[in-house]
Amino acid sequence: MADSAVVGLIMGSDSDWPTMEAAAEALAEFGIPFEVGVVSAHRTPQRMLDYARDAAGRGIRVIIAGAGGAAHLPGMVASATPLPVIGVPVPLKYLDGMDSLLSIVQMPAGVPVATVSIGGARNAGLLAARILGSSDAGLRGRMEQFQLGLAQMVADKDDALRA
Ligand code: RP5
Repeated sequence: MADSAVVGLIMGSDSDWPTMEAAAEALAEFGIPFEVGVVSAHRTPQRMLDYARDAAGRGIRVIIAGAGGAAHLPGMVASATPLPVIGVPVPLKYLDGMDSLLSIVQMPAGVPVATVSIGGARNAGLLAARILGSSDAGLRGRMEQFQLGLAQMVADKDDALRA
């Protein structure tokens, strides 16, 4: 894992990677250094606690955690770190990801997890960019340019439909 990483991108299994890869792509687009790892709440509980407790001290500023099914990783990580945690509900074969969503979003008061949509890993990366951009003018400027690009994309589609 890279020493200079400011985002920790973790997931409960390597089987989550096809979903979580979109978060990595978004972070890379914004030039945000990140690390990637598999940390399972159920299969490696001590590793999960060690990761959560050590992250801030290693320079991580935002954690993105994805998991599927009984998706306890984001919430348990949030319980053991003061850092903002973004949860990504990973859809599995059964229940269409509703199980993952509800497992992540229904946190008790006092332990927040910013939950994105089912499979919404790209938005998790973009949200991490916004959080970091709140104290980084250069990154915030890149986010503003990105948003202008979204608006232009819609305008282009509108033009194409009207042509
Ligand atoms: C969860 O169990 C993981 O996040 C993954 O979504 C799911 C299945 O894991 P594997 O059996 O594919 O390793 O903890």
